Amino acid sequence: MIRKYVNIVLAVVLFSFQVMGAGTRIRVNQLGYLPEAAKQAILISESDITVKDFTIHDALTDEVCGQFHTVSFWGKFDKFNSNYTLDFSTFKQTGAFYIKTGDTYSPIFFINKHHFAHTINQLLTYLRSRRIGNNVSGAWWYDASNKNRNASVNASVTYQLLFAYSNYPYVFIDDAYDLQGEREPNGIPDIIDEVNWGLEWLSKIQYENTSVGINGKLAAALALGAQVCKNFNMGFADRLANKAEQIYQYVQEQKVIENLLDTERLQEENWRDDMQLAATQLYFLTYNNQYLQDAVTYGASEPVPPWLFTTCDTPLRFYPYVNWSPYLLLQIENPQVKKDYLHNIVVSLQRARFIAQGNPFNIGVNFSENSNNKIIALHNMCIIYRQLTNDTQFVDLEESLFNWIFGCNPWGISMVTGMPDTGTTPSHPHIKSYIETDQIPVGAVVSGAINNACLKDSEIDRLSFDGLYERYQTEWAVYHDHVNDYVTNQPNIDASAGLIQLLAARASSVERDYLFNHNHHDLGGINRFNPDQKQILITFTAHQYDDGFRKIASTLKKHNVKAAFFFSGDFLRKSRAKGQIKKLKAQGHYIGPAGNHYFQLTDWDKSLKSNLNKTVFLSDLKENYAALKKHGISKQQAPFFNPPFELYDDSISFWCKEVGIHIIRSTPGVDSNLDYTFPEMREHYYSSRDILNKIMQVEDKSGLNGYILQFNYGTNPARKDKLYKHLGNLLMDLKKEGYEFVDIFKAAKLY
Ligand SMILES: [Ca+2]
Ligand SMILES: [Ca+2]
Repeated sequence: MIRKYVNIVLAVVLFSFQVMGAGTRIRVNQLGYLPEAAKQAILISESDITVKDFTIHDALTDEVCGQFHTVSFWGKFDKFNSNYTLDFSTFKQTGAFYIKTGDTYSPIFFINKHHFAHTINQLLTYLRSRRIGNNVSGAWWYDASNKNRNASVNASVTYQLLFAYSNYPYVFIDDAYDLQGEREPNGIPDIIDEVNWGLEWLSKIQYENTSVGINGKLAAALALGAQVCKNFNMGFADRLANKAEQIYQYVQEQKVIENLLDTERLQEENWRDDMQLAATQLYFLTYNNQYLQDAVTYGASEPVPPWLFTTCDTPLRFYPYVNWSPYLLLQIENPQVKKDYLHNIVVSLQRARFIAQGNPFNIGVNFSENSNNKIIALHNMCIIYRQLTNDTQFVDLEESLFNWIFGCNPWGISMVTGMPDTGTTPSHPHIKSYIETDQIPVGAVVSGAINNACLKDSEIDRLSFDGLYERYQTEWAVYHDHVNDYVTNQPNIDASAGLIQLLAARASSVERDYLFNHNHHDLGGINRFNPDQKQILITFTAHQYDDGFRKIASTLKKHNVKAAFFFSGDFLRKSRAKGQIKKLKAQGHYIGPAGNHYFQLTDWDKSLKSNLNKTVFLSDLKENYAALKKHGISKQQAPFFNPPFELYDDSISFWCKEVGIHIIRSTPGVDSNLDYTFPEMREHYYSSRDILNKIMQVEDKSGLNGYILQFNYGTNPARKDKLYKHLGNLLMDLKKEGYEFVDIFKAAKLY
């Protein structure tokens, strides 16, 4: 369904302009960019082309919003003869845009502060959906295509969640679920509920029969779990701490440690990394110096992540992909230890940068199985290193790795199912639910591209011809959005856990109001703002009548209230609109679209799907924006749209979202907009008294927090009892009750 819409958007763009530039594509981060952040896109072309500049356009109106010469030529790479980096970091407008250079267009991308809102919750929801088992038989998370219990992966996932939470606790405050995963807030952050699920089973595993690598992971997860869970459940934390020490001591007492290696199914080669992390976490839990000495000893034998120095390694050969021990040990007060670890970390990241310099996407890993896990791990290493040292020398690498995951790669595909919902994402993942029922869960990270040399002559190579993406396969990296490709297109929970940390790290730079979007929606349109805030937005809509203009403008001015006005194109084109808009603008009110000719978009019965054509709808809206532009109002200044008669459906709100527009409607239940009725409507007529009483009744009963109160800018002359004449009294009454009237941007918390 989503893919269908994306194709239609592409078709719209392609039909509107002539596209040539054979085999030229611009790849962008489809999740979005923050206004103040570094922003890059990558252009790849099979042809020899010269790119000197590019422009950025609004996704709906096609208006040029910026022109740039910040282009750097990378050179020839594999089958791509020309590769360029397009930098638009200085572009700080918010909205939905595309890049154009010559005849080549990028997909639409977003710049705003809110694109991380809900992403962490979506990933936690995905993880929650992988829960299996119960307290008696043991309970764990399973991976995409089988329901095996894997202690090694479960311990690593648990540890990653704990580590992410410890580093960025304030981005994880959402609480909508309980320990059992039921939709019931329990006063505990949902990530901790998820961690608890992991820890319960891990703490009951028979460690005496388990390999040393797994035991190291168990001890590390339980020790960090003990530290974090202290704040939520002291008894549980004590139990975890005891178990962690027990397991660690057991491993230490085994004389022939190497024989315990699990060499069969997991084929994990390294275990000292796991024991180093266990010793490190136990040191931070107990401050017993023996643990610190052990950590240093174990660390000496694996100073850097081995996978940065190998090619074609099997998925779990060096697992987990990040050992956080060296980063944790940077924080202890021992100059020699600190210096050694700092040196090792820098060497690792320099090695990654060296690899990155060999490709135009600036990706610092060798592509073997689970490359996305490694890309995410490397991103997280760069960011933790920067946060610990303030050294910004690897920031470029960080950005490229993040961009790769969300679409800045040869195939232009986000590597996460359904994220963003407007993007190009895996549509045929090798995942049980998709194979059996056609359902693709949101938030699954696929394992990612692989070097062709590692794939050659394998079953995958023969099975997974992928027409759509074949053109972008290189010797360097192959990826198939094909259901049979269990190597590159099979999600795994380790990558999802890593992505939770990546998103948390990114989201941590965003003001908290933008991380948790508390607006209420109806068919994808906003119908109420954050109900925790004693705030009200007043809106007015106009198409035919404007008799309220003077009274409304003077009342709002007198009470110092900023409101939102939605005007149809037809109204905006009237000659008398000019003076009115000028005045409303000068008073600082929001002015946005209400539909070009104010045509009804759907049936009054909203359960019926409209048969509205997307292209027709968007061109109509575009006309409305063209009329706004004549009054000096750009689409970036007017991203909220109030549809005619408040009628729309989820397709219409999705089309709007794709081009950076938010549908907004009045909060149901107050009927403030019945002020258009007139006495000849008989039983359907509502006097101003009726309407005002209803508003105050709702206020009295349940409050009006976050409400959107919509009124008409003018009404049929048959109505003599104009509500806007009472607006001043209404504002005063509500102010007396403690409400603040806010402008639409402040209320929506989206930009
Ligand atoms: Ca909870
Ligand atoms: Ca290991």
